[in-house]
Amino acid sequence: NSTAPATAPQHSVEGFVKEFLRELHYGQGVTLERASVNDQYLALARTVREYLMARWLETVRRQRDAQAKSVAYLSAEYLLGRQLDNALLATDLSEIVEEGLASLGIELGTLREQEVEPGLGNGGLGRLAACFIDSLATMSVPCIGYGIRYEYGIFRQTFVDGFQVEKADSWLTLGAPWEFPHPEAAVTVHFGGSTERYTDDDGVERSRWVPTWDVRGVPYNYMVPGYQNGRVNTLRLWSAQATEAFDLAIFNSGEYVEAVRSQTFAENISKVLYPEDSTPQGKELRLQQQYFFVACSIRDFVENVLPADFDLHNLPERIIFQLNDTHPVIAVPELMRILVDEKKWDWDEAWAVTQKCFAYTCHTLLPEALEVWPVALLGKLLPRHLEIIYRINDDFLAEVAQRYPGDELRLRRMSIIAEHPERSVRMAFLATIAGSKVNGVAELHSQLLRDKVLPDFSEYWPDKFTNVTNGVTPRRFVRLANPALSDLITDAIGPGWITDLGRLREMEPLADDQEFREKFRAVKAHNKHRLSALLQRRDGITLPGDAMLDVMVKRLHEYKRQTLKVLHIVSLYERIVSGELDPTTIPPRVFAFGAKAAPGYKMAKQTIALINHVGRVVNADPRVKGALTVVFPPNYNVTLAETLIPAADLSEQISLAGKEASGTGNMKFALNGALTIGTDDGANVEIRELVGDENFFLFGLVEPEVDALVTAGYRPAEFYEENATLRRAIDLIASGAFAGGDRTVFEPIVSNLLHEDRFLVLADFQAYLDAQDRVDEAYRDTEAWTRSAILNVARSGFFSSDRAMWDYIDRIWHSRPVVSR
Ligand code: DL6
Repeated sequence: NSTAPATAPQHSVEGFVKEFLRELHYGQGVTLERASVNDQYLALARTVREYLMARWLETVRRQRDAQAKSVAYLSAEYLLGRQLDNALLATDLSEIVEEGLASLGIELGTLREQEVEPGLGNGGLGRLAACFIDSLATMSVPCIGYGIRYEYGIFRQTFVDGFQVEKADSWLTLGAPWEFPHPEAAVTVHFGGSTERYTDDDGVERSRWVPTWDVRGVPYNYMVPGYQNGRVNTLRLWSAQATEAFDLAIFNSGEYVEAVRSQTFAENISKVLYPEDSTPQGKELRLQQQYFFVACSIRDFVENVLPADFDLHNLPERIIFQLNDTHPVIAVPELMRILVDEKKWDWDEAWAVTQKCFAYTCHTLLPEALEVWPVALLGKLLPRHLEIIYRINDDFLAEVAQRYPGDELRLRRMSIIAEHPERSVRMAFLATIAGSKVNGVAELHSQLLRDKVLPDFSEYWPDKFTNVTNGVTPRRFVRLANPALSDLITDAIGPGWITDLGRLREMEPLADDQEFREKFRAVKAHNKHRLSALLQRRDGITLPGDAMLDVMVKRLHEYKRQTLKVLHIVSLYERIVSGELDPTTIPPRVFAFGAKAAPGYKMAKQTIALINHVGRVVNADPRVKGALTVVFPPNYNVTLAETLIPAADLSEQISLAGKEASGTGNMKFALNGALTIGTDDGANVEIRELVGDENFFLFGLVEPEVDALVTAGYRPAEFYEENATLRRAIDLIASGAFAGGDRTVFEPIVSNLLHEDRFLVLADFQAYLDAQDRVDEAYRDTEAWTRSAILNVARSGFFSSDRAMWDYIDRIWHSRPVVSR
């Protein structure tokens, strides 16, 4: 019939080649002979897209017909990684495509390399969103991911003399074959102005917003293919455009810059991702971004996804807006505004529905990362929303006052409005009050969220709080990233693990099988070669042949403690050059780092320079005899992670206990057979519980000890005075030994460690060194190490994002897969 989606191209080498050439000729407008690599890549991407298209249309149709409850995942960030391989995997086309391209003299690998990953996120939070939408598609659960189509994603990191220099990430320049723009479905979003009171036709006194400027949100759709299940969900990212491209009258008068001023202004909203992941800058543009994308998304869902005659009183049956951290929380007053101002509902009626439509995930424990917006700014940009927030707050505080009469302090603590240091709106409080559920992202984090971050709220609503431990998608981070391991696992237990990761447990007995251990080691060795080749190609970095690969990759932040890692390296180096340590007695190690620092975060940028400078000295010193090698490839991103993680032997997860909400890198490493050296923090706790104490190198203070030490008055200098090894390492840095004799370059780091050390690096130093000694010891016993590595893989199935999604469904969303026709 006419509404049936077109059928996909033939699933065969001939079918593919025909379609690919058609795309090359009619899509790109070139012949094979004259096609550039980019032409070929774009034609390939479009061809693969065609295989997904029928599934996509069918998925949308099915979900509409089923009228099932959808998840609208609201996230300011999606760190997607490259799309091509994922699409090939979802369609099971890899072999066909490889063969088909080869028949035309084209190497699939070359085209793969052509893809620039969309870096529309900063780190863990954005990557988590990408894993979640992958899982929901694979589980056939209706979901729309909503976010922002940043024209420039996370900056491209380069090093100049070891210091980070940021370059714009122009990921769209060579074409964006995975996106589907829909300018005809643009939505208008308003800003600014004021509010006014008026009496409506029924004689009811109401408020309304009289905004002063607006922008258009143009949706760009992206396919989110499920793994070989015929489903494709949608990611809808919004791009900002001016409602009027330019002023012709001004243009005609020759004022060209002035004529396009409003266009530039509007387009700035989706121009660039904020390169921050824990300390929000009080930037007006960021608030504009947040409101822009949630306003577009809610309007889109209500007007385009739901049927025209839908009764919004039933909204909670059709949607749950999951707030990925506080960035989208302004969606709460926006929905209230739509229901109360536009639909003319009673306040209480609107609030009852709104409360059922939202749930909030908190991703931090750092007080400075809890977003607040100055009332003055919010009032200027979104005056009606501010009024609505005030009303929500008044109603809520009245309830609290009833429950706790006379408890003025409690009211002040729980108010959405903070009075100091400036009058501002606490977005986490608004999200907690409005959300049907509030969750943390690992057991420990959820506990600390209840006890330390939002204690009054968890006392008030004990049942509102829950935990969902994060997870990662096994498709990208095992199956695609580690084909050798995947084949080994599939040979051993069959392919079921790819969508049911708990089944990795079936591998456990194989840890005791010597032949299997040998094969497992061969996989690791293969992955190290693969990494070595990549780093050589990409950065001209040479890795030594046979060494333990010790990896610390994550955003650069003081709480994550890259400095502790550096102190370990410097200390080993110092002990070697001073003759205390014979370098031939320790297993050779490569220390690999990957980390971007927020451009405005001075200490983080200094730390990057320190790592690079230490590396330069250590790598060049013949006395080290190859025992220590430091590598720091620039621009760590999803693509690099996919080669780096499978090669790792040791995973560094060394944040100060009580600071890392969860971590997800830690899960990826364990699943790829690295052992973890880690603190009792975030999801490390659960990793250790599952893989077993004996297969995890635990060290450091636990959270209550951290608390006690800080309360008692932490004096880092005392640790420096009392520990000679530590003192010598710090003194070596202070001496300028890594800065060509210049003592000033790293003075801020040294001074911070000695006099402030907010994240207790010095307090954990000795414990860390001791644990590293245990690592060396364990690594010497190759068989036992391999056994532990296999057990890490076998016991980490829990960390699949599929499991995390089932937990969200059970505990928060109560939605269902759409499996029927
Ligand atoms: O939940 C995903 C990820 C966690 O794994 C990390 O532990 C956590 O630091 C990160 N949180 C953020 C917070 N950003 N803000 N706001 O990126 O979330």
